[in-house]
Amino acid sequence: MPPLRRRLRSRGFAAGTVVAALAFSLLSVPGLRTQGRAPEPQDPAQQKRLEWFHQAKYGLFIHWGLYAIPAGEWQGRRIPGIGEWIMNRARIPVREYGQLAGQFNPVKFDAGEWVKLAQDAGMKYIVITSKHHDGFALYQSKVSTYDVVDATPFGRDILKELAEACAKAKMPLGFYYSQAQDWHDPNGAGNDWDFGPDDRKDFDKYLRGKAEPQVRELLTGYGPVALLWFDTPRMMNVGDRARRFTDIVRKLQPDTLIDGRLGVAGDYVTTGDNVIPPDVQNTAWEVPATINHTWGYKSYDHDWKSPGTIIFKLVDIVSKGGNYLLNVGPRADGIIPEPSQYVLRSAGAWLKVNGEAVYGAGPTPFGDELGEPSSKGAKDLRGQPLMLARTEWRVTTKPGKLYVTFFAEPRAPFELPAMTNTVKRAYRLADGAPVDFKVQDGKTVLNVERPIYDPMATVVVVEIDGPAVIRGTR
Ligand code: FHN
Repeated sequence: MPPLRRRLRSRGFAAGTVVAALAFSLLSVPGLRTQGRAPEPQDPAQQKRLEWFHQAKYGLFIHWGLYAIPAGEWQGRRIPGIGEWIMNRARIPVREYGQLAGQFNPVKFDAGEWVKLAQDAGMKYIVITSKHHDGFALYQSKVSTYDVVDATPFGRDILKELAEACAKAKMPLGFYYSQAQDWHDPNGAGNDWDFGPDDRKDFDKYLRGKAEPQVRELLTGYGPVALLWFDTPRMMNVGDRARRFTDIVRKLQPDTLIDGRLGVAGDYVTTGDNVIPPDVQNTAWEVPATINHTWGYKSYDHDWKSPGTIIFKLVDIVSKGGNYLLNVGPRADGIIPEPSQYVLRSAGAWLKVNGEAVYGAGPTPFGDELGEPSSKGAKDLRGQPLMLARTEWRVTTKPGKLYVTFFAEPRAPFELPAMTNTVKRAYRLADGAPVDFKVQDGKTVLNVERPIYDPMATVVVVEIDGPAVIRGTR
């Protein structure tokens, strides 16, 4: 390993993009800390809980609520920022925003269709907003009538229908729950335009009277909950506030995973939104990410990521040991925007053929392919070496196998980084066609066909002796 790279590694911070490096390093900024707090060393029960998560690798995030009705516009004005924050950004009074409930009637909602989309996309779990910061619940709650059954003409319990469809398809289902911010509750965090500053509120009254009972409802009324996805842990670091939620979860459903944004360590680390770390991380982690630039639906955000970009990000994340939780924002009529469906299904078609390189796969044993520090010694905004990402290829692993995924035609001949293992066989994953290879100066050289087989991403499987790569020259 080059000396600079080794130095960076020893700081737990190696090659990658400057943006990713900077953004991931924000996780250590006070205030954002809890977003990425590493769990304690894993106990056996936690390891067991995480087994399905490590297999799954790719999940569907769904942000849906009343904000899908204004879809980014209020009183004829486009409101900047992410769609589900419109109440906050436009300072909409609770009384006015609450009237949206009377218009919420997503007659085209079909839980089975959503689950089918996730399956076609090759996604292995679903996480949906049960209550976002606006305080509105997508299920029937007994502790508040501000929910889809009690306050809308639709009157159907969306989570119940989704839970049933997921159970039928054996699709793990998790619930996002905004534990701290609740702009509808006078004592919830975040709404200072109706209720004044947070430090004058009786926050524990809100936690005990709404958030904790609602989390209990989620864990008792909807079958097995794969994970609880808490978010924005404002004011959660006081006393036992966060711990009270952990206790509820562990008591009611000990197998439910807790994400990294509760306010105490969960079962895995949640990175910042859309932040992919620059290198392999030695803990369970997940990137929540948008397919365009918003989580909740915005009628005028059409900047969808391409299927190729999604596949690159997925393989990049898996090669660093993480999971990809990719979001869609359904419209107010219940339909997931067609362009997102197209992107997800196209990426899913690739996964159908190449999924073996992704599901249950481990991280790269190399790291050379991820990037390198600027040769000019440039520094980023935090004074760290500027990292330049490489995007030509990635490696994922299973015992005895390397999956080398090419996103661009590789240099010919293509050299794998040095390892002492013997290569037994190399072939294309998509069709099993053999790939010629030879060993030259202790390095395996692959002769990858030109033009490249699948220009989106071509996987070559390299079978080695022994379960894992041993770096070094023969
Ligand atoms: O404020 C939320 C935002 O609306 C969205 O839910 C994302 C998803 O990760 N989380 C928060 C911002 O980080």
